[in-house]
Amino acid sequence: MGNARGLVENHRPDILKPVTFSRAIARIPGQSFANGLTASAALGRPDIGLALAQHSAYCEALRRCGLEVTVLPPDERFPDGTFVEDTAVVAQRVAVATRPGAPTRTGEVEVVAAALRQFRQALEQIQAPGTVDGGDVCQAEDHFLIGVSARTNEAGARQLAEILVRHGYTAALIDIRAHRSLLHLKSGISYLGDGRMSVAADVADLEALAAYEKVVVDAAEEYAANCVRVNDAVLVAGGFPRFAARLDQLGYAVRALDMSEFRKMDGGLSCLSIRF
Ligand code: CIR
Repeated sequence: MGNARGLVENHRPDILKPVTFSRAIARIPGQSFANGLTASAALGRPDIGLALAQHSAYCEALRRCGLEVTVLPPDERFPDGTFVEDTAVVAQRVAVATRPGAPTRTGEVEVVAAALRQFRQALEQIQAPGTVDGGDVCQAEDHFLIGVSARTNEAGARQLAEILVRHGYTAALIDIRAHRSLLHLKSGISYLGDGRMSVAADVADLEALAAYEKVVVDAAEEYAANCVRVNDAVLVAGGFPRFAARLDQLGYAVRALDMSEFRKMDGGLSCLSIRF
């Protein structure tokens, strides 16, 4: 996509740092969870009891990776509220409250932004007509890949890129609108650290990913491409043995989590938390 100052087409991940987080924010799903947005109705209606148990195990896994987790209470007005990742982008030097692309999700931002203010004094904000879902934002060291999707529009992506560049990061926009199976950019890619990405086969050839070593996830396991490197471990969705085995071979400590109920609502593993 078009270039602007600080926007780069082909980033080289030269300076590698360990992926280190100390905190996370998560939000318990409410009883209205099954009324959220989904294009995966064929997978069935989620069971809220099971979703609560899976969410609790997820938070516990983050704690075992050394993170202090702020767990926000559910809010029945926002069935998709548990997918907190979409409401904020948090980097070391700046935090940005987003403006989610689905109108039913706009109000989710307020409580997450308030929680973030305890940890980050300056909080920037995406402004209308821009929209950004945090699920479209993939940080790889000091470089950000920002997906333009059905949720994140070009105005929002450019605003976010400008904010990040102002704080000393680089950014590139990636148009994923032709990749219909991906709700967000991070539905198809995750940064694993060490200059390496997990990438769904469908997006493996994107020019913006050219500089990264790739762990390509085949179409049958596409859901697993959304995973989270947290300190020494990689949290992955359970039930995708080829991807888990590949990560294990590469020397990662793989922690599989049951994500079945969140998948029914189009949620990936990363979307249940904001890590920083
Ligand atoms: C939505 O459609 O907005 C929610 N049902 C799922 C959001 C998942 N977010 C993410 O993967 N970052």
